[in-house]
Amino acid sequence: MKKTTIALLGMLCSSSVFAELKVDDGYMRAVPPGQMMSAAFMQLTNTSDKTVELVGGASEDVKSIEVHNHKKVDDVMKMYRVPSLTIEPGQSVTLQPGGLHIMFIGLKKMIKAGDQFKFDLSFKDGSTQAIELPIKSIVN
Ligand SMILES: [Cu+2]
Repeated sequence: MKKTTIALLGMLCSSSVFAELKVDDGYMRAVPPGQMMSAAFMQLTNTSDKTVELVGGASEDVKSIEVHNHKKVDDVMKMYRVPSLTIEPGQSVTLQPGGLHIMFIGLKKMIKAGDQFKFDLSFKDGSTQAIELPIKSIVN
């Protein structure tokens, strides 16, 4: 099963241009049963020689995946969608609680600590990058 998936990804990689983002310290937040939303945090580094524009993501396990940020409105932190997150060649961007994050809206399966979650990052030029993040419980 796993071998088939890797072989398939290899085939897809060789046939299209992929954005080259290095993902470090990534994790997705575990959520209690019934909660349909979660968020993921990570450091993204553009290791390619061209500008990367992250517009969101896709997975069969969630309705939509968006890039979000926070801003303070009347002393209350509010999330808003970032249509496109630009990362220049060599630049790193940190997605962390209270700031930029990847938002998962309409989860179709349990997001529990210890599991892994696979999804694609989607870029403005139509390319995608498959990533897999560990799911962790975050106390806050
Ligand atoms: Cu959000």
